[in-house]
Amino acid sequence: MLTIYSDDHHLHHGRSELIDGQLMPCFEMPSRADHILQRVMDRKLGPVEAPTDFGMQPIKRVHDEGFLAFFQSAWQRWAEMNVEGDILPFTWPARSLRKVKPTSLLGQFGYYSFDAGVPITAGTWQAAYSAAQVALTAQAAIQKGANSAFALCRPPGHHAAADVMGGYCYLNNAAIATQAFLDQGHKKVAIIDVDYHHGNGTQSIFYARNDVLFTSIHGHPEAEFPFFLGYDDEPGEGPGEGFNFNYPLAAGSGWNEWSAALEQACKQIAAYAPDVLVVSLGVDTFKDDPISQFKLDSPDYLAMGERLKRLGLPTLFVMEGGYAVEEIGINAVNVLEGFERV
Ligand code: OKP
Ligand code: ZN
Repeated sequence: MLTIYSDDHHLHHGRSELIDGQLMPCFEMPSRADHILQRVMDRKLGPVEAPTDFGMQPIKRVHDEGFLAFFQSAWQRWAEMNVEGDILPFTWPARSLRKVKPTSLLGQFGYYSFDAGVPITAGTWQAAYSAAQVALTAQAAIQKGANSAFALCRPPGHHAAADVMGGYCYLNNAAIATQAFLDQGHKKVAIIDVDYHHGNGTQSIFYARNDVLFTSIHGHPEAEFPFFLGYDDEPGEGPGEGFNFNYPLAAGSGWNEWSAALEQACKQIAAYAPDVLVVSLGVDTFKDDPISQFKLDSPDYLAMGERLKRLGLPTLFVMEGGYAVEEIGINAVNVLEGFERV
């Protein structure tokens, strides 16, 4: 399987995040992608190529212009203020406040985010832009006839909506690639989001559309980030009604529960009969993940890949989460190897 990868992800390394009442070093760190790349090479998964630059146009197909202008210029504005440290949002237009767009940098950051898990550093824009190009380049390989491709993206994307960043995510790499498939002539794309966290950004981008089927298996949002989306009664709206399926699972769920949900999702995908499949590939479902509560073990990821392969679809894998850094390469590449060995 072809892997697309750019070293530009190193340009994004946030300093701190707030977790369990403490400021901790960010879990979403550069070594994550380094370990995955190392495993891709150790296992001789296939060629590793650099991304092509497709420019802003395919990103603008998904993201709001004002949001992109804010993100792209934020660090420059911060530098002019001579403040130390990363830019972090800390005030959001929650109930009782107005959804006005303030003029100040920090006010606008609150307007364009939903949590504080999105530090903007000097290199964050370039890293996120390159991650989107990685996804688009892997998408282009499938468009040209490859049966599968792996977008080794970082930072991840599935929590980012059209005009809202959050949960370590800035640009929605999977959604940008999905929209590119549609813009290049495909009629129906299915997404399966196997990350431990609900892909709220991806769901919201395609919620009112029937040309994208969104399915997601994740920790129940009653108890887990992102808390405010990802319940099982979110069917889609308008023309998109009937094209959104969430499978929230209890903390402690292992392969038995998880694979039963996967069967359900696969049944929906098969019934939809899409032209292509996009997999939001998070491996934070792993038993030793430091911020997650599922109990998948490394061999389960081989079985996951095998099941996805049996859908018989051209498949784009887009990297999302996974924070057990030592095992992230084994687990992510196991999905790809499981997919290839059927
Ligand atoms: C990003 B991806 C928990 C803090 C959670 C956000 C998690 C974002 C996960 N106490 N912070 O879906 O892997
Ligand atoms: Zn996650």
